[in-house]
Amino acid sequence: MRTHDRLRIAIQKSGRLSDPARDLLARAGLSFRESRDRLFCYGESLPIDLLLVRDDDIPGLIAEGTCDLGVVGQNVLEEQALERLEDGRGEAFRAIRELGFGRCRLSVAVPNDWDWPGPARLEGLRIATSYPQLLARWLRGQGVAAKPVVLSGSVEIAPRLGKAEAICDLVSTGATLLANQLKETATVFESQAVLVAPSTPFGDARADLAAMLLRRLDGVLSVRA
Ligand code: PRT
Ligand code: ZN
Repeated sequence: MRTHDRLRIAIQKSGRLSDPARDLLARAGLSFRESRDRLFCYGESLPIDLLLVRDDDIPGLIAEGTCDLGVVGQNVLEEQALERLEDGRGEAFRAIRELGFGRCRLSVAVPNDWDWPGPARLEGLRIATSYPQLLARWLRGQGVAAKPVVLSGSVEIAPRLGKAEAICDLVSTGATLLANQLKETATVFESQAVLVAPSTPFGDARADLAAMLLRRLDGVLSVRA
């Protein structure tokens, strides 16, 4: 059983959000002693520790109380929030700060040579994605019936493999779409990294630690803005 006099923050172990998340925490005055396995970093300057994990695991770690705060993309957070809603699990986490990095958009893309009169073009088609919930919500909003095909990676090659006609994937520069002869046609969701917390307050020493951390983060974020 862990004691609740230390705060535990989950961040991505390696990937696009790792360095900016660590940089932000360092600017807020946090320093860590790296552990041998590099999954857990003990907080030296303050009683705030890090857990280094896959980004997809972060909302679940907050929901189950294994971690107290996390840094994750809104795309992952909202997808998992919608999944929980669908399964009848309650709301367990919420974004408490936008962090200004990891910006991208979840977009629909179709082969370059298609005409694009609008989302109705997708009616009855298969759309490859790793974000079936966000895609389904957008399709409902557009009044379009299409079939999400869930792939965990390499979504952009699905049309060439004959697995789907269109894709719905994260885009930042657009270079990946270009390299795969696809064109971006509609934005489904705009995203950036956020600080995520449990929906229910801590109710112990972690509340004061979290409040202090937020004051420091707000200072850093206001200078950056
Ligand atoms: O191992 P782990 O599961 O932790 O890592 P991951 O591979 O799932 O995540 P990672 O590091 O790729 O992305 C982490 C988060 O960064 C995402 O959840 C987004 O919130 C954010 N982010 C920002 C992006 C991008 N930009 C992005 N461009 N995530 C992925 N991409 C991919 C996209 O899927 C596509 O393959 O980059 C490609 C497109 O990039 P452009 O520049 O060619 O358009
Ligand atoms: Zn991931």
